Formats: sequence, C-alpha cells, structure tokens
Amino acid sequence: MFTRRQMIASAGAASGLALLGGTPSFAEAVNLGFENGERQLVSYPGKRPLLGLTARPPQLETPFSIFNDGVITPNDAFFVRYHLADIPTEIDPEAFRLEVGGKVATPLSLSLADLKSQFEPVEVVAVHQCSGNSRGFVDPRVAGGQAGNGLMGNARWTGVSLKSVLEKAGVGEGAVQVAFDGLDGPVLAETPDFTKALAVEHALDGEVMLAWAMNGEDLPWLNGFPLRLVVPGYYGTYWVKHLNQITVRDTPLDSFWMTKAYRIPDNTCACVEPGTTPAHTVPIARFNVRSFITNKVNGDVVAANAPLALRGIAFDGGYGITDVSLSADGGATWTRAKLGEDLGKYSFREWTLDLPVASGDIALMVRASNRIGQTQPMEALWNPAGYMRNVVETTHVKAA
Ligand SMILES: Nc1nc2c(c(=O)[nH]1)N[C@H]1C(S)=C(S)[C@@H](COP(=O)(O)O)O[C@H]1N2
Ligand SMILES: [Mo]
Repeated sequence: MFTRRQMIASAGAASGLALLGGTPSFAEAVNLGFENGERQLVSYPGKRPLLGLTARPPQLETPFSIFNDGVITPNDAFFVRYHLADIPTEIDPEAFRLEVGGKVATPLSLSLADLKSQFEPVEVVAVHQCSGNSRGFVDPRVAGGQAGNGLMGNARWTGVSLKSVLEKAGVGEGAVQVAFDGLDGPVLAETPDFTKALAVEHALDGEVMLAWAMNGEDLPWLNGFPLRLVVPGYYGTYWVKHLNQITVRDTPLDSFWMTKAYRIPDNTCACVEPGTTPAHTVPIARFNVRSFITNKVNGDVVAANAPLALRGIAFDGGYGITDVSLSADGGATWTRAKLGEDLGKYSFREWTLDLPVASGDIALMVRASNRIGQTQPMEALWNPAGYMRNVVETTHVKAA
C-alpha cells in the first residue's frame, strides 16, 4: 500500500521539490508582489498548482476561478497557511495519538482508530477562511501576506464532535478554556509555538469538530493530516492542524497567538480610522457576511443591452444567507438573485441571476445578508492587521 508518508516523499521527489530544507524551488514566488497580479503558480505534494504566497512556511492561495467550478472546493485546490516553518513531513497514522489532558477527570490518549470507533461520526459542510483573506486589497495597505480572495474554501468535514471527546475525558470544575496544539513547531526557539484556545462553552457546543476527512478523503497533508480542528463559522486561525494535544484549562491561554496576534478592534465593525491603533482589542471570532461574483472578472467584455448571466457564492458566520442582491448601476438599484442548494448554514451558498446591463463601463456589485440582518458595507472597513474585509465587491466589465 502507498502510505501517506511515501506519497509526500515521492510527490516531492517527482516534482523536484523539497518540501522543507534546501532551497525551495519556488523561492522566486516569495513576495512577488501583489499589485502586479502576477503571482506565480507553485506545486506541492497533493496540490494542483496554486498561487505561492511564501515558501517557508508554505502558504498557498486558491486561484479565484476555482470558486466558479462549484460550491465545494476540491482538496487539491484548497488553500494552505502555516505560521511556523517546522511543519511535519513524516506522520505515521498508526502511531499517531491525540492526547487529551489538563483539567479533566480521565486523561485520554486516542489513536485515529479509537476516534473513529469510540465516538459517533459527524459531518458538516463549512467554509474555512483565513483572517488574512483579501488583505492585499486593504487600503491603506497593511503589513502581512498580501493575499487576494483565495484564502478561503468550502468543504465537507468528517470527524467527531469535540464535545463527545471532552465528555469522555470529563471536563473538570473551574475549566474556562480548551487549548489546542499541533505537530508543527518553530524553527527558531524565540518564535512562539502555534497554540490556540476556545472558551469551554464553545468547545462543548457540539459543533466544533475533530476532523480526519475532507470531501470524503483523508485530510490533505498540508491541510492538517491526520486530524484537525474544525470550528464552523470561525476564522481559520482556530482550525488547528495536525492536532495532537487538547488541554482543558482553568486559566486563559496566554500564547502569543491569542494575546498578541489575531485580535481585532473591540467594536461592532472591527474597524478603526485608517492608520490608527485600536485602544481595545478582542480575539477574532466569527466571519462577517461576504459575497462574490465568480463567473466574471475585472476587464471582461459582455454583451450590451442584454441580460447578463451572473453567478457566485455568499457565506456568513453561520446564521445562514437569506438574500443576495446585485446592482449594475453603482448601487442605485438592486435585484435579488436566486439562491442555490442549501448545504447548511456554514456552507458557501450558490446564487444565480440574469441581470440586464446597459452599455459601456459597468460596475457590477454583489451584496448578501444573513438571517440576523447582517449585511456588507459599501465602504471597506480598516484595521491594522487587514482582517475581516467584507466590503461590497465590485467587478468592472465592459458591455459592448
Ligand atoms: N498546526 C497549525 N494549525 C494551524 C495553523 C498553523 O500555523 N499551524 N494556522 C492556522 C491558520 S491562521 C489558518 S488560516 C488555517 C489554515 O488552514 P489550511 O492550511 O488547511 O488552509 O490553519 C490554522 N491552523
Ligand atoms: Mo489564518
């Protein structure tokens, strides 16, 4: 049998790529600059060519055209984001153990087979999105990976609920948070390990999952093989990959990645005046509402004075998309799109619309709303980390 370990080794060798160590063959792809729009496609084991953001650690963006192929993002096209260059290159799925400890009645050490046999399997279709998705569009520009809109994807995740595992261990009195650590680590001792935590109530909500499969297959290596956290509706920073350690805590986790990074201004828009620093911040949490046209891109030429067939996707933090509307006149009038199949409140929701357009330069806009009345702003919000962009997106086409 072809093991995962062999697969990653041989795929790396076959393409002449060293996953780690040596000179990455696509070092040129690093910091190519976002503005010229010419970022390079790079190859990694288990992935089709994707847009390279950085090589060490690997960060790959999904080309936006993939989102027009369907509402489920294929595993080999799914984005990849790591913080630390010491990512695991060998994992024996037989020997792998998930340790559950801290303030619990009975610490657990679970193999993948234990997880699959001792608990009820669960499934959810959920969007996974990096907090830094779309950061490259933030104006004025902010530091950090200058990503387009491809640090997101939608998949069917299979695993067990975190709740069932925590209940088996028995959450102790006074527990306030549950912390998560994976097999990757820093290369330099001074870099903090990547650890995250959820409030104990959130960890026990029955929706947070320990997932081993994505779209019916083992997790791709770079998406967290063999086990990852899935936190439906919440930004990707919580979706810890190669998850091997769960710790119930009676004090809040003070890791760099909770107390310093991944924080947003403590107000309803998560925004501040551009160029200023927020006085108070909180950890980033749920997605805001977003929507995209997927079948037209800036510069496309379309037929004038005719209905234009448009389609795309919308999603939110898990309340469910209830309306998607489009404008071809700069936002003066809006027409409701038809929503596609409902794969659940955490999934991308497809929409379609035949929208009449005039002639000349047309600014197509798309705006979604969710069940609790949240919608998208016409003006982009700004915060120093470039998180949570959800402005009404505009696609400029020429009707001729
Ligand atoms: N172990 C580990 N898990 C991690 C990270 C990481 O650096 N290490 N990055 C997080 C962030 S910020 C994001 S956006 C997602 C990316 O998941 P993906 O690579 O499967 O797309 O993983 C999260 N989980
Ligand atoms: Mo992220």
